[in-house]
Order: sequence, then C-alpha cells, then structure tokens
Amino acid sequence: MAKIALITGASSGIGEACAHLFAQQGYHLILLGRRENLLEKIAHHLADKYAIEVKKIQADVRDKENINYVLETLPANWKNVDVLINNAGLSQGLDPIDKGNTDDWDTMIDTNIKGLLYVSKVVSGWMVEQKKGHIINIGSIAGKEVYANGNVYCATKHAVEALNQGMRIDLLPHGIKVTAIHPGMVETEFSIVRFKGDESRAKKVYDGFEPLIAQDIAEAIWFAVSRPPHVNINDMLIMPTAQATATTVKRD
Ligand code: NDP
Ligand code: 8X3
Repeated sequence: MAKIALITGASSGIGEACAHLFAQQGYHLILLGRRENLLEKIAHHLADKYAIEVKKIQADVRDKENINYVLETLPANWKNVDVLINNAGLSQGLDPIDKGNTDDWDTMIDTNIKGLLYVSKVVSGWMVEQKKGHIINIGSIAGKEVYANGNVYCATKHAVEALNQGMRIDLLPHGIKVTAIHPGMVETEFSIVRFKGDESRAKKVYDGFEPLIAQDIAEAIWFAVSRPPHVNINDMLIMPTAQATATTVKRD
C-alpha cells in the first residue's frame, strides 16, 4: 500500500495545500476538519486527479472523546500512518491581556494545544507500534517571538514549540521523526478567522507586501518529509522576504 498522511485542518489554507502536494506524491490521505462540504470537495478532486484513496474525518480536534473514537475506529490498514501533519489551529482576536475575550482564549488553547495533543497521542501510539513515522507540528513565528496583543495565541504556539521538542525526545527510541514548521505571514483564511469574518480588516494584514502562500509551507513540509532516513529537520522558520520579525514588515 502507498504511504498515508493524516492532515488536520485540511479544509483550507496550509492543510489543503499539503493535501494537494502529498496526493501529487502518491500518498493516500486522511483529511480531518470540521467543514465537511470543503473536505468532501477536496477529497473528491484529489482522489479523482491522482488515483489515490482519501478518507475524510469530519471532527473537531477539541472534542477528545470523539477524536479518540473517529481515529480508533479507522480500519486497521488506515492506521499505518507515515506522516501526521498537526496543522489545525487558529487565532481569535488581537487584544491586550486586560481586554481579551476569555472564550477566545479557551478556543485557542483547546485547539492549538489540547487538540494537537489528542490527535498526537493516538497517532504516535500507532507509529510506536510500527517503529516508524514522521510528525510535523505547525508552529509559527508567534512560537518564537511574542508581539503586542498576541499574548494567548503566541503562548499556544510557544507550547507547540515545546511539545515539538518533547515529542522528539520521547519518540526517539522508536525511530519516529518530529519536525516543527514555523511560518511567518501566510495569506490563508487565518486573518479572516482571527478577525471573525471581517474580510477588509483581514486583507489589511497583507497590504503592501507579498506574503507567503500556503503552497510555500506545503513545499517546506515536503522537503522535511522527503529527507533520507538518517536526516531529521528539527525545525524550520519560513518568512516572507518582506517580513524580518513578527512585526517588522517592509510595506510599499
Ligand atoms: P486556515 O484558517 O486557512 O486553516 C485552518 C485550518 O484549521 C482549517 O482547515 C480549519 O478547518 C482547521 N481547524 C480550525 N479549528 C479546528 C478544530 N477545532 N478542529 C479541526 N480543525 C480545525 O489557516 P492556516 O492554513 O493559515 O492555518 C493552519 C495552521 O498554520 C494553524 O495552526 C495556524 O496557527 C498556523 N499558522 C498560520 C500562519 C498564517 O499566517 N496563516 C502563520 C503561522 C502559523 P475547519 O474550520 O473546517 O475545522
Ligand atoms: C500566524 C502568524 O502573524 O500571527 O501564526 O504571528 S502571526
């Protein structure tokens, strides 16, 4: 059987771009996300175009019981996951700590940290049994730096950075690779989600410079995954040329 990649947050942005690129490379795919209609469209298109098998899992990574259930009830041959891309994540709001919305904080912590952990626990268990596998954790420049009003989102991405290192240590005896990919600004649905549907505010984030696109990050992930067995990329920080730090951007 061809290799299998499980991608969380595969319904848009970086996850969707990874689905396309891994399909092109002949991987079978497990695509997880909440918006079933989008997953369905992507799955149908890729299965058709690349003659691969695609399983959709409509699920919320925050729902621990359901994540365990949907993963553990996959057919045995689908549990031979070679690559897990922990990509599902989001930011909500951009406010100083005293004005932050605590529901937004819960959403970010539950998705970016706890959701990543729930999926990783199950899938790393399969990888330990197989004695092979590669986990890609999508961090951020926000996991390397903290910027004004980014408080809780930055904290969640710093946690991803710590978990990436912890996973690599814990899974070392089992021959499992662990890599973090830390993007700077990528134009996806990210800012629309951060600003809760305010498309004009989201668009302003990318005004006057050329941001990364999701494909740029998918290609970096593929580079990490396609290294020979004795090489692990521990992490990669990838920025638009016009962005030097989280907040230093050269705009026209
Ligand atoms: P998008 O908003 O386009 O994609 C986010 C994906 O995550 C969607 O497929 C969404 O699917 C999924 N998702 C969100 N919440 C959940 C949930 N509770 N359960 C399951 N899936 C969920 O943004 P990006 O592609 O940009 O984001 C992907 C990752 O990249 C995130 O972790 C983000 O933090 C990170 N990142 C993004 C950067 C950027 O500038 N865009 C920079 C650095 C890091 P659905 O809504 O269907 O559930
Ligand atoms: C997303 C990019 O600009 O919020 O992680 O740091 S940013």
